[in-house]
Amino acid sequence: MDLIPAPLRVQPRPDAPPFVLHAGSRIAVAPGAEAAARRLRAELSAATGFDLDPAPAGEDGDLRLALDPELGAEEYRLSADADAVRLTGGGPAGLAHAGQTLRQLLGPAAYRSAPLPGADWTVPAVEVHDAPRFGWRGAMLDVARHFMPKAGVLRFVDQLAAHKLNVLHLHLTDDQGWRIEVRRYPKLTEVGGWRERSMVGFRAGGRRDDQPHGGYYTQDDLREIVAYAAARGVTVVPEIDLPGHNQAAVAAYPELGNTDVVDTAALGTWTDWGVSENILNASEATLRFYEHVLEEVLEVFPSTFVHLGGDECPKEQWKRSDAAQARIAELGLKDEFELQSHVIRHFDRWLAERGRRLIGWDEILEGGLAPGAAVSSWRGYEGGIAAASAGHDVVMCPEQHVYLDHRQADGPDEPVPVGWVRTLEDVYRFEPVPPQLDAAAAAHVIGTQANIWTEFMPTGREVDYKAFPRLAAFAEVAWSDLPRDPAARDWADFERRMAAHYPRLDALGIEYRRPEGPRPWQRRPGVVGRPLEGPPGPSAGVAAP
Ligand code: TNX
Repeated sequence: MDLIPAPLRVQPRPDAPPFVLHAGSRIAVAPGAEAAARRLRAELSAATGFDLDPAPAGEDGDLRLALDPELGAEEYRLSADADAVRLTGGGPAGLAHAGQTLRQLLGPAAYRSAPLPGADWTVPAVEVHDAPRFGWRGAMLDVARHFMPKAGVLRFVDQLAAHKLNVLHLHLTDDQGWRIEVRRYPKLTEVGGWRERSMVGFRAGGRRDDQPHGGYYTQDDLREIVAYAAARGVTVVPEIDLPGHNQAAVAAYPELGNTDVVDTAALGTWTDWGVSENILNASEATLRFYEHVLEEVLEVFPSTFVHLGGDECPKEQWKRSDAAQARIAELGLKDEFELQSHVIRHFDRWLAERGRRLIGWDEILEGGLAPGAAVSSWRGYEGGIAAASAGHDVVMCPEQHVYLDHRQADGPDEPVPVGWVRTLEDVYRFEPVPPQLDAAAAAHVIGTQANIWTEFMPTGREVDYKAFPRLAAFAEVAWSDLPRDPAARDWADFERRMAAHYPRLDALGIEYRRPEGPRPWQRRPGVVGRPLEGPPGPSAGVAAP
């Protein structure tokens, strides 16, 4: 049946007659399953052209949806025979996953938005029992470096849901763009929401375009995205990066910057790639400003976790700034790292008081981790190991393994050579929990995430190419109960199932990288990247135990 991600248990019944969905099929919905049923009906009736009306009261129905409180929230059972397909979920998310499995069983055409002639809607007789390994199965999309219009984000949510991924981490702010409307501070998007031009490829290539780039989401757009994702079992986690990666905000409100060492009024939204030195100042006024920003963020995003970045914050300006040094002295801090910690701790408390939790990149460990904070471990496993061992929750997303902006093959045709070569097989063999963690620390690895940075992906088409098919392998790593030893994973079987999965991606309209390489129009000749030679650098825990 070639399901991806592989379920916990599948029992095919090859001798039993299959189920066939037809124009007269009806859906029976038990209490609590209404929303999931609406979704499934919308998806399947678009693909099949069948109405899939509710079964009349007292009749069983062909598709039967119900909740079972004995199952975990994301756990589900699917049972198909000639009579019916029964979908049972522990909660609405479990039912959503069951619906996705049914789509895979119906065949690639179930991913289209209208029926083709001669379609066949046979589901083989089977019993599936399934539940995820991790509760956080994420993808981060960088909509700051290149804006992705709302329709593209909704489409990306569909792609995540089809792979049973359940967290969309939206990187909403960076040096090169501010993408969320803030009512109290309109210049964040008026000024910070666009830039004059962009680098094409990395600095060394010396290429720029003369094309203004910009865009932002209104709060209503984001509410729509949040609700659309929730209906598909996906939680949207917003990221407002601070105190670094803030040139767009400083360009909009120069008083946020280190005004005693730079003329921040002369700054624009950054037109380079890399890490800008124009970080926030750490004054009380700036903390208040970001509290106001976050008040609006919390109104839009109901997620428990709020990502506050904390990464790559160059300290040069704070070192030179009398105001920053006075602040360090006034707060009794040791150095600039402790000043960064002070900012993060402030918002850790601030979020906790509002029933939320802070998550940040692993640099938030430097200068002391805030008590309630969780860590996105990106510079390898080390940050995650330190945080988990100290009892903090961790999302493993090491750049050596799951940075999908990195190139997927060696060779001159591969578009924009960034980072290390990370093939589909490499991603399949990524293990989120390093073997040296004991059981208690391992339990703090709440999940894993693939990150899609978009410096070199100007549109959704390039995102498609970089994200897929690797996100399919990543989804299996995050969901399925694979051998923990990467070398023991059955790559050949995954590759065989991928042969059935590519037609699903085709039907979804995803412009993935084909196994034989980029198509001519997917190349970007002459665009210089930032290749890292040799195997990915040392990172604890990658070796098989
Ligand atoms: C590091 S990961 C970054 C991003 C870049 C990415 C490019 C992280 C927290 N910071 O700002 O886009 O590398 O691979």
